[in-house]
Amino acid sequence: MSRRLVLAAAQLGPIQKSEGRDVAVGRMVRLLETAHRRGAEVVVFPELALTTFFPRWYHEDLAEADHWYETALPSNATAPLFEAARKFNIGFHLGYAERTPEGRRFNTAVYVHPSGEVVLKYRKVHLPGHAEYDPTRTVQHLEKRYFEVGDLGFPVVRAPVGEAQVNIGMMICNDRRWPEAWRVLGLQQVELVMLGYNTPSLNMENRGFEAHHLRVFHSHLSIQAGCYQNACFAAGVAKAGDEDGHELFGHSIIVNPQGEIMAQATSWGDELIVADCDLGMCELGRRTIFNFAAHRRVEAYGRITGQTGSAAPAEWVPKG
Ligand code: CDT
Repeated sequence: MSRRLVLAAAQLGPIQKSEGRDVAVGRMVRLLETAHRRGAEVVVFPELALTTFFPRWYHEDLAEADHWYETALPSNATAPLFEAARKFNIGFHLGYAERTPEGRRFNTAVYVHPSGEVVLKYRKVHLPGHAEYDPTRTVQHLEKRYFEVGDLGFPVVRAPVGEAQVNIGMMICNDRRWPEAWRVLGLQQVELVMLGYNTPSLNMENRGFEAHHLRVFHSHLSIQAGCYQNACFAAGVAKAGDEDGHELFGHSIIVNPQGEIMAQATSWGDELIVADCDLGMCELGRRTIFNFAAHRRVEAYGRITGQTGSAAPAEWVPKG
């Protein structure tokens, strides 16, 4: 059984508020064609890949936001993507806003087999931003308004990807900054993490402490550390560029289990990057420095699941 995988990250340039799904899907189909020409077996698209990053826009009445969500996959609008995947025999990861038949709303990602079958679904756990309109902000980030916290945990499944059987898992955007999320995947022997993001180039809450260039650094730092500490590959894929005057950074990357960047996007537009991954590389970390069974000390980690916010430490008082 092959342990090699040709992995592609399909960064998307901006999608304007006025642009329909047909525009986004057309661009994604072209990226799938490019991926096919370059020999890719799996393509990772970004978070909320079918529309603009709509949580920056406030709707008082949630029902007014319904048009941003998918109620079925495939739909008429997304069918061309599924058809292209089948034609080119490529699996794909897609981030989208999900509205369930019961009216629940999630920031969701799926991995779709070339046959069109959904292999794995994940619903974003770490939702940044706020739930109410914030007049102090020049740009809103209303993920807590538009989505519920994901209710599927961090699932991993072993499934065919190209010629290989691969342990696949997912994260969505802000999740990548949380080591707990990586470790839950690592504990399931994840080999490939697919993750999409929409990250503003400017931190609205920056009070002079996060220099502009550190935005990308923090994204890469999180993904590279997550891969190294959990002995896995990841594709971190942006929706990038200027959406209606609001800039999202690009710098999509493919990272190996040593934490090294194997490929990086150089534009902030539609761009495909490809890496040849030897899944056998996941073995080294897993058998040595990050051999969890041999070295983890759960008895010392109680706070990780027992406590949410941080607590101030006891104060040292001199005896004398
Ligand atoms: N989409 C997303 O999760 N973006 C966040 C930006 C947070 S700023 C409120 C991120 O962590 O990249």
